Amino acid sequence: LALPLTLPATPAAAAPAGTPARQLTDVIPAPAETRPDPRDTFTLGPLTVIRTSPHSTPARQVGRQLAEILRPATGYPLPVLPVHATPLPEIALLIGGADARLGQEGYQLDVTRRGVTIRANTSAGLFAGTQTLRQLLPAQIEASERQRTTWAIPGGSITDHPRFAYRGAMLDLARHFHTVGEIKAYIDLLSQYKINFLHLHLTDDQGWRIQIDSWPRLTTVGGGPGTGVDGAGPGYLTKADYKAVTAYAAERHITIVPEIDMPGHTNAAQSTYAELNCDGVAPPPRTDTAVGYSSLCIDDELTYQFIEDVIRELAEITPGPYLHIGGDEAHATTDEDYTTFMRRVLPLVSKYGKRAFGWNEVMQVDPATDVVAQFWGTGTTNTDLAEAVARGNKVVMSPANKAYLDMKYDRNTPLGLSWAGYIEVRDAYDWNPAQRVTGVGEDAVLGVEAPLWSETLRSLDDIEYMAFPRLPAIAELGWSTAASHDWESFRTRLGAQAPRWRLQDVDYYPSPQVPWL
Ligand code: TNX
Repeated sequence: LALPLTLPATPAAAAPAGTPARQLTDVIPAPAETRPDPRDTFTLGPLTVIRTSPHSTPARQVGRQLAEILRPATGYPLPVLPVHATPLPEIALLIGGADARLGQEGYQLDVTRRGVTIRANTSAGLFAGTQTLRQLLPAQIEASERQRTTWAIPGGSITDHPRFAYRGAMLDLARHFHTVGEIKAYIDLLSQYKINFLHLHLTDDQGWRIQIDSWPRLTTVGGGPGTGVDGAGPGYLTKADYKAVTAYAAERHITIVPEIDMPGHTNAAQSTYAELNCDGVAPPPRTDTAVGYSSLCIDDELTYQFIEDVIRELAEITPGPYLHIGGDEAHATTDEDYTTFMRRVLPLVSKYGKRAFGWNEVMQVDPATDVVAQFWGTGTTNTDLAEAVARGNKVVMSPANKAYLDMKYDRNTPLGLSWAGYIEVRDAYDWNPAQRVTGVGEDAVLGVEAPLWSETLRSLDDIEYMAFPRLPAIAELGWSTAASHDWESFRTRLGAQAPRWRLQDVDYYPSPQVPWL
């Protein structure tokens, strides 16, 4: 144990007058059960150590990640050590021996005068617990330089686990490419709100953004200079980039879901390779935002060779269980052709060891029950979806008029679209994923996802402005119990996140519906 000889002075300064004391319940998403004990506060100090389960590499990894989050603002050494009997003030991170009810992602967090203990069955649960701990510390913990404050954590205990297994977000790399750095920055933000899936929309009419070795021009031409909306979003992920993104996400317990959209939304591929068109003629590249005009050639064997190459190469570099094949807005494909196409392509996803995801249109073809439907409609009925659910298919809920982060907040929002309406924070929060579509109840809902389409977005600031504060609303719908749903509580907790976002340089939209601190 190598503690520095001169420890940084413990600052005595209390929170500035007027700042309300944090409570154990001031967390987004709201934990399942909290039992505050106001007599018990733990204060992080220069002697605090982080202890992790002995011989557990995953627990040590979570410990190291927590130390990295806490060191800049505290200036404390926070060494990460195996569990030991030495009576030092400590944060203990323990895998195993936790309540079975916590499942794969839950955790138990106890704060007493002597320290903090987080217990979980898995490293994912432990990681989730550290994100809660982070929010229980003063907002200044997010600062990149040393702060003078008392690092008090409110006492009591939390028992927490998610309502839904799938809590997702989506980035659209096709309309405007987002760099590896931008994707990683978004992953960092997502992980703070216990989001565990990031869906990457990798191909569309305006661009192809993932390297495929057997069809090399997809990226150099289809993702090259002049691609993207207005020609202003060129770029693509090499396989090495993609692996770096999936690994970075995995360290934060986020699984990447890659999407190749088909049989429509394919102009970037078809304008690059003439042979992918029924008439053998390559259409011009498109940089406008129209949808529904492109279609792969359904009766041509080359189409299926192409799709199989893409699925095989993408599955090879995708550690997660899912591969999304789009299937939305195929208005240039007849219903009959659409069915022919999907019935050939869905088995290819299984052939390469993945479980298929598709936008809700895919349910028209009565796919196998392991195919997940992503609902993006604005209504409350969908016969194909309800029938699929009756057969056993699961659904991820992304209703466009609630969960689409690219919709404007109101008529003055400078970015975004409005085809599904304006979505203020309260609209994004006030709905129940298990009561949204007739026939799609709690058991059929795998979870929720907040897509962010990039027609109008370019920079990370643009992404942040549309995602914050609505992303935390969707995250809470995915994690917290239906019984805890409460707008007044949510808006207060949301307002208290703002000092954290300012310190993290998150360019959020200061909605008038929220009492911002
Ligand atoms: C509809 S949602 C689309 C996308 C657009 C989005 C814009 C869906 C499955 N398709 O192609 O980018 O609207 O909000």
